[in-house]
Amino acid sequence: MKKLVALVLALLMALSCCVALADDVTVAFSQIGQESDWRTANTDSIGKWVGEHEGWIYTYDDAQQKQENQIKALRNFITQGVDVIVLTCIVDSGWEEVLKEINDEEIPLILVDRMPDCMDKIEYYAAFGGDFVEEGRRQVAWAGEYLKTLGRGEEEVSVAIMEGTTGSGAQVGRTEGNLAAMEAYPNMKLVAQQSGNFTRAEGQALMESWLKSIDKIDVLIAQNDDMALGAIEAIKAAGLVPGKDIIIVGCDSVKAAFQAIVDGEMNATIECTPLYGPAVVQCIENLLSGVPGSKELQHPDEGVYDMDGGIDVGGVVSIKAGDVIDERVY
Ligand code: GZL
Repeated sequence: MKKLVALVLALLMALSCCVALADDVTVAFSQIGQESDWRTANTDSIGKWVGEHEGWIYTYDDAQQKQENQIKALRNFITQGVDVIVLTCIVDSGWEEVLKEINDEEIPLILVDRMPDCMDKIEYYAAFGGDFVEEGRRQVAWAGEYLKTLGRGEEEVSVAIMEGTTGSGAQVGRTEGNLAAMEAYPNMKLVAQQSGNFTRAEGQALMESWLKSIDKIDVLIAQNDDMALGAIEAIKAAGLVPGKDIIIVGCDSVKAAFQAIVDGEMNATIECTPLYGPAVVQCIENLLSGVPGSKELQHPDEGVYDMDGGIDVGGVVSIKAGDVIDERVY
């Protein structure tokens, strides 16, 4: 009799497990790669929040910086019959066909970070990410205002723009903001504009080549902190003082940038938060509970961090990097 009871209990447990699995929601994330501290933090945030959610199964693909790998992953997600797809696009173009395949399968799509240029032609439940144009504007505006505090507001200064991955939403938007903002600072002359592909190594290599080929660089606008940190190494190797001989403004607000600011080797970083985990979970919970989606691209409130917190370039005003460095989790 005892054996029969044990067998029935085992069967009931197995059934309850199957029933639980049958109710599980599968969430699939197509991530770009691991090119920067920002990307790592973004992957960790989404993975932690979605992966730890009760009743959800999380699957994730690292495309290793290749769009074709992302498109392959998206088609695999369709084949697997996942319930929700989360996507950030390594570059703006080339997505319409595969995203329409997702729409045809009526799999809800959540767009985060870098957007596809076909947003007006596809269906998606929600979209949120950095306001890249504003981030680019703030970078140059901060540098322009800082020069004024140094009494160099009228001095002609040479500006180099180190761009992110060519054709990515972050690079396109930040470059648009960089160039638009420069019009308000006629003393800032653009002497170089090239991609460092959002990586430290490529930022260092590009800065090394610029220092050999360009007479004078007074300001470096690096479209992410990783490239700025790579450039700092090149500047020091060339016997110059980063943060003084060359004013350096990054973007992302990763902890390593805060340390460089505290150390006096970097002057400011414009925040672009990677911590999308809570927002993605909220999106999916809304979706599952029948809340209608929205095609409006949402931007988080973001700050500007420097040494003194004295320069306000709009949005969330400047905050002293040294005061909040210990709070940084990425
Ligand atoms: C911005 C994100 C960018 C970061 C880089 O939202 O797409 O990609 O600024 C990252 O650090 O590589």
